[in-house]
Amino acid sequence: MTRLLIAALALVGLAACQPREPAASTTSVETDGTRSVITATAAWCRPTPNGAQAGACYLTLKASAGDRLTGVATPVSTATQIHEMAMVAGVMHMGEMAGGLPLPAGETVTLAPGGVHLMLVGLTAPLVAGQTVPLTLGFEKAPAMTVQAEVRLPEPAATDKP
Ligand SMILES: [Cu+2]
Repeated sequence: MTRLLIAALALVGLAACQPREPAASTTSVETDGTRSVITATAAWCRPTPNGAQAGACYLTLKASAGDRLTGVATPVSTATQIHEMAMVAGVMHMGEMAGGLPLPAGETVTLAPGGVHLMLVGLTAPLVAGQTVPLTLGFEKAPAMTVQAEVRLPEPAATDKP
């Protein structure tokens, strides 16, 4: 996790030099002649009300040859966890996915409210709509990649759009 965090901080420095963040990020690895490409899109985080210590982020992942999301690092919180929601005795609970999030080959895996999400624990500052949060994703096989998550409210209804 420490190594990931250092990578995240290094990448934040690099990202500052780029004029515009790409909408989709990719990382890839070649194993036994098979090339696996992981694509990350639509990363976003929910704004946190004043004083909230934890925030949630979401994104869509697709690994062409299969992989596993093993961890996340970001400079805006002291720790992160991959959470899933589950019904326990009729009550919705969230808990850490100890083994990480499996990314089956070629399948689109969507992290969304009410399901799997990235939990930022120990926020160093509130997440404010309009901000961008760098998230460095660690994988079992592919090298880590950093995506820029937009802080915004969940998908607004069409009527709410300006
Ligand atoms: Cu959570």
